Amino acid sequence: MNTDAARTEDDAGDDYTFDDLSVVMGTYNEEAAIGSVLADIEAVTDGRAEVVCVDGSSDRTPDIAREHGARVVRQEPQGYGVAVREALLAADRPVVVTTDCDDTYPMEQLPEFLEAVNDGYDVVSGDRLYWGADAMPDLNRWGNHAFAALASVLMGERVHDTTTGMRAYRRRVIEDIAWTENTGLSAELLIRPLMRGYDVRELPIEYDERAGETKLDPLTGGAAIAKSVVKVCLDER
Ligand SMILES: Nc1nc2c(ncn2[C@@H]2O[C@H](COP(=O)(O)OP(=O)(O)O)[C@@H](O)[C@H]2O)c(=O)[nH]1
Ligand SMILES: [Mg+2]
Repeated sequence: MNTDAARTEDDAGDDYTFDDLSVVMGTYNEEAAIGSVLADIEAVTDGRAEVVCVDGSSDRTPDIAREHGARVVRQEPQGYGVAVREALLAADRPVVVTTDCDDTYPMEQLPEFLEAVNDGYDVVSGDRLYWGADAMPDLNRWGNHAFAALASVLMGERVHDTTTGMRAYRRRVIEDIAWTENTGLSAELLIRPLMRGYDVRELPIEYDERAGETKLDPLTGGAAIAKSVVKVCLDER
């Protein structure tokens, strides 16, 4: 992880505003959460951020998204990473933030993510475990600690939350790297930039209880993530 002193000078001093921000997400039957998530983004960014939803829902999720002014890209449900990759590539603006559409992530911290990019970071990764993540199911929390420990050993650099859904990226990071993982995409989105020398930092974030049902089975999903962590780390070495 880079310290302030390690940031490259040519990146520092950007002045991105919410007009330069896309917030993107995969949405799969999230009608219990999406209204609140999009209202939060609207309120925090004064309605200035672009919002992209890659949607595989059979419920009213896409209608609610459109009512809130989001761009909706329809896609058959094929898993988290397929949707989020599509959403990242569909974004138009120079800074792209991912989130889950489940009301767990703190949209009120969007200004802090943007500020860190303006400070020169290429990737700003929300660390849910820093404050304890009490709202996270125990199994998920243990697993997320284990994935971070595994990735840290394989990368030779300490990271604390490899599977977070909330990060900010400079566009060129998204465009310069070929992304291969599905359930493990979140880990890949942290590991590849770090191992290629991009300026990455983790930012402590709050984590709330989920609205609506999880779309990830903790056991098969966890196994897929562990596999991705190992594969991507070996790939990058
Ligand atoms: N479009 C689309 N979105 C998905 C798919 N699988 C998961 N998502 C979305 O990806 C995000 C993360 O899933 P979530 O259930 O919150 O996983 P968890 O945080 O690990 O419990 C949510 O916004 C889901 O709606 C899918 O197959 N297609
Ligand atoms: Mg989630």
